[in-house]
Amino acid sequence: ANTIYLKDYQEPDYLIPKTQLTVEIFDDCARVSSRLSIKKNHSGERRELKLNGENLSFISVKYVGEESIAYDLCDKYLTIVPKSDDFILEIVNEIDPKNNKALEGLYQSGDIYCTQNEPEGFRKICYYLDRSDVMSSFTTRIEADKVDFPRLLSNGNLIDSGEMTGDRHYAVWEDPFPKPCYLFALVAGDLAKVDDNFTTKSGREIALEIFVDHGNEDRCEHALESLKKSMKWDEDRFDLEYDLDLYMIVAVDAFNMGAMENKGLNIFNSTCALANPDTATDANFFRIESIIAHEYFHNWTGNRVTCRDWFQLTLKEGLTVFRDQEFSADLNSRAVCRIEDVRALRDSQFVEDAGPNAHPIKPASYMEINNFYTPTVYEKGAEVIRMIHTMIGESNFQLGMKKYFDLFDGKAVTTEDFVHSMEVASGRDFKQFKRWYSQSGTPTVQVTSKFDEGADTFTLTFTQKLKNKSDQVYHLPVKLGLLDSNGEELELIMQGKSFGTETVLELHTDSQSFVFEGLKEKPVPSLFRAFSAPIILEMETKREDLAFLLSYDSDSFNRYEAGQRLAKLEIESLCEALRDNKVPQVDHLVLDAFSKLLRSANADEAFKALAFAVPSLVSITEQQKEFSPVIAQKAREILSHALAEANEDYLAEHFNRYNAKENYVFNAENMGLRSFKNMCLHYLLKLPKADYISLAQDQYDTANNLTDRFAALQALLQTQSTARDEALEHFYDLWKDDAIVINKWFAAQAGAPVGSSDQLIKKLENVEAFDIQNPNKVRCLYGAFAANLPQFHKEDGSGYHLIADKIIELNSFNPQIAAGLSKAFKKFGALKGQQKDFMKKALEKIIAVDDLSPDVYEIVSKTLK
Ligand code: B3K
Ligand code: ZN
Repeated sequence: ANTIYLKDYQEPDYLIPKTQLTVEIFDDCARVSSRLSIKKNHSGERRELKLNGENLSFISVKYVGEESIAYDLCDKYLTIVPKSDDFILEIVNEIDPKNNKALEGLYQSGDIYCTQNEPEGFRKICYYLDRSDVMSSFTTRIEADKVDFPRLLSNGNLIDSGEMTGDRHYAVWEDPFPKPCYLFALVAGDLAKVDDNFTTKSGREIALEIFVDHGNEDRCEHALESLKKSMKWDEDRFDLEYDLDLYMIVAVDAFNMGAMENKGLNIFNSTCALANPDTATDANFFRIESIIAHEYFHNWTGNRVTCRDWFQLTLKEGLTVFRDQEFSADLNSRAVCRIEDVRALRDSQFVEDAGPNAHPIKPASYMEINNFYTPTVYEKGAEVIRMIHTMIGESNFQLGMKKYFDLFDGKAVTTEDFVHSMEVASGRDFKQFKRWYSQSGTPTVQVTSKFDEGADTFTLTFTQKLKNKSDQVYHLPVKLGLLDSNGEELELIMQGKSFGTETVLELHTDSQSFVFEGLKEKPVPSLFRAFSAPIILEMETKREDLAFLLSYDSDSFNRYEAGQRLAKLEIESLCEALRDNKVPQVDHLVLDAFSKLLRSANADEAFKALAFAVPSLVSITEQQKEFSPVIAQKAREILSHALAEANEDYLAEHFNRYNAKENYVFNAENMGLRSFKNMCLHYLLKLPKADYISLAQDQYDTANNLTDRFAALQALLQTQSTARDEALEHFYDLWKDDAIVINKWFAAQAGAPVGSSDQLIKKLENVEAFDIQNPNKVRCLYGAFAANLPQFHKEDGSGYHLIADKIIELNSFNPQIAAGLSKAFKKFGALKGQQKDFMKKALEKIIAVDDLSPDVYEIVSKTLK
């Protein structure tokens, strides 16, 4: 596979100001006729014009009004030498959407035709300059059978439609906003429509339309509500208004990722759009709200201002994730949202950044750009934007956004252009800060402290430890406070000046000290509040101090964090005991601290449900000196069991108290109550009592929403009981024909701490509801199994071989999904001995495949290196 470098970027030789497409859908193929107005884009000699085109059946090319033209055709390009600087080309080709199982370009999901063109799918529809810095005004005519395809949709406004002979009809769409072709979309099919409307702050009425399979009309309300909230929020907080008169969303079952922000015509994975209380959990409702928002926010950050090239991907993704995170935080609990965002960042991005496929948020090179839609580009990218926000504040940040749109609306730009806007608006210099864009790996910040009794001063010293040899020190914000022994916030005084009780310090050298004055006693520091920088904090803190912060820190994130650090220290001790074959004993200080939190009056249920949960297996194994998920899992269970035992009565009582049978309402408060209640249930089932199994069984049987029903199923999945088997069987019978809900059944079993195995996976892939061509099912079965660390890393290597075989199978028809699954081998470098040999064999089996896609090759070859 070829490597492409950012340093080789060159402006396009030609532009395409206008694109007119006609797409005719027939039974056995689709015919695409394009009429492209092309213009030379430099002042020198005329160069050849190389149009991208892949998997296309070429039919003809000519200048408008002429007969023939000299051209060269290969499997990747159609090349001509233009006769003038300004001309119109007419090209015809055919495509085969029915057999397009890679789900890129124009393909079929069930009976629906739909497209996915980001990043480089448009070249699989027709010959084009498929690059994001070529922006064009599109007019699209679609023709198809009117019985099979009553809906014909594309971007922009419908300007014409009508009947044709032979039971066919047509529709013509015109998008007034020039856009790169990756934002082009087309949908044809028999879909139900649910609609609504939104009036913008300037008084324009926007029609909102959701298109779904017939029968799913009752699952659209939440997406529509979320869309209206997004539109309002973007007006209120960012002063951004929608620009077309129509906003359409189509939900399809076969989709490689979550959703796509095509101009005026978003296409969604049905799991990320459709919900009602019976078919979706709180987590689904929340995620749908945030994805609907994310795609909507792209209309400005991504579509109106787009990326110059794909190395700039974080320009739109990091910024848009930051925006959707802020949206969720403004609408729900900010504290809970921040904790969950950081948890996700550490469990996915930190791991990626420590593994073989680590890359900067702005990569310098790639083999296959599809491999770079990563937690690094998205989530770490959002953290980088957040640091700017933390350092300059909301009002300067908004001025920066204004500047960004003033300078770059309608353009394809770079991350430097964004940072420049922020610099101009805030008067700051972010030259050093930009290292966050080009260096990979999570930096560590070591902190030491010193209290000087006589001088009443407290000194904090921060030292940066970088990941790679060539790295240079970062510029980053440290939000902090100091607590006295009563848990009160202390005034921060430096060099005689007061900074209130909370401030943001900035680090820019490898070691920096800050002296806080006027302190009568040694304070307890609360550092990196709200996780103000994406770093690993290394600071020796006594267990007593962590317990203290868990009780008193005014910053919810750090309160949670103190508990997690305390639990991790304990799990580490338990792992040691297990390794030494000693009887593991759980420290009373730890149990007391958590029991106190559970009963604390100054924390809400949603927070407690998060803070009372033991750290994730990933976050534990990432800190192990020797990677050992089996021991980590055991230690984790010992701590959970001890917490359950120590609080059994309280958990049982509070489970009952919140087990009210009210109607399901999705809002932050109810969501918090449900998660607390289900956390109680989860802990109770750690205890071997038939009563608690009945409790879960009863909740499973009588729940009036999927959140509670599925939580009961998951609680039962921790046990080996007939209740578990009955619930699983019941769930399958109930939902086996539902493309969305049944996936939970696969994921819950594949990811279960008890009972999952390669044998089980081989059984599940044979049930009728499974389909390896559907990416959601692949993620829920094989993806969930590969994320089940003790199973995937089983000593005999069976997990590795199962996943390797599936990657090889997927590689032959859907390289993107195969490559995604290949990332499961990321711990290769941390393995030892026989375990490593087993994984190596599995990886070598993949690498040896003929016709290995560049997607899979890039991931696996970098893993083996
Ligand atoms: N921009 C799309 C992602 C496209 C992924 C292509 N492999 C969705 C999003 O980030 O909103
Ligand atoms: Zn996005």
